[in-house]
Amino acid sequence: MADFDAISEALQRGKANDVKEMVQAAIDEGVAAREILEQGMMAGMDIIGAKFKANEIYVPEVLIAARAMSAGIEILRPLLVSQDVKPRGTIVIGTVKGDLHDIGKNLVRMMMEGKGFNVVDLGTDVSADAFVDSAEENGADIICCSALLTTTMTEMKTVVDQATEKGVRDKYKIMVGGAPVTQQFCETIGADAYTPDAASAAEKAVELVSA
Ligand code: B1M
Repeated sequence: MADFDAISEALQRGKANDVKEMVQAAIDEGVAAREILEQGMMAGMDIIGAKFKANEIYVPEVLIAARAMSAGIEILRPLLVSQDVKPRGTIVIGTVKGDLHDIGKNLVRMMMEGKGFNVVDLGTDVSADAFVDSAEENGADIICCSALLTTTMTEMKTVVDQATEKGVRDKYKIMVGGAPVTQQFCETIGADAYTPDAASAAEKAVELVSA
């Protein structure tokens, strides 16, 4: 029986090897990857977020927890990504300029891959130029921008503006998300879609390419 609390606890303590071992053990027991992700790892990261906000822990503790989360995610990745699926379309994804948060963006990437998209991951601190140029180079259908800071979410408008200035705005749907982003913000900057989480982002992407 998978112990989601133990996975959450190990993640909070930044015990990457323990997380990896417990995640693998849960997989071997036949527990669904998504359950391990949501009930074990994401639950642990929620607690880290609350403690960070309350100044009960600081950046280094958050960082090692984030690394433990990434270590667990790497094990789950092949299971979250379905195989033998013809690409549904191509997505260029990244965290906007000035922003180094990538856990949520990586989750979105995995969910998109799980839906059968070919995903080009530009990483973090991605300039508006790089988003648009990569979309052009890769013949993308959708540009996905993630931001976790109120100070960087405005970069998403720069991405929309860059696409317009380069005369390619109509070629791509632009999706935005991340903790501070809202539907209203999406509409204000002229992006095409906002979704609050990784799973709904993947569903929305399917809808956008099917339309
Ligand atoms: Co940062 N950080 N951080 N941090 N950090 C937050 C975001 C913060 C809310 C913490 C707080 O104060 N409570 C706060 C932002 C405040 C604000 O702007 N309103 C903050 C701050 C202030 C900072 C620094 C400035 C701290 C400092 O240095 N003083 C600094 C900035 C560095 C930089 O980016 N330039 C910083 C640094 C860091 C670490 C490096 C230590 C680390 C990041 C490690 C990493 O990502 N590799 C970190 C972390 C881990 C967090 C918290 C604790 C957790 C973020 C996370 O990974 N959550 C966070 C507090 C919190 O969120 N409670 C915090 C889990 C992840 C699964 O959720 O990314 O929201 P999230 O993704 C979700 C959805 O948002 C959505 O899907 C995901 C789930 O399904 N989503 C999308 C995300 N992208 C999407 C795109 C889409 C659709 C949905 O479509 C395209």
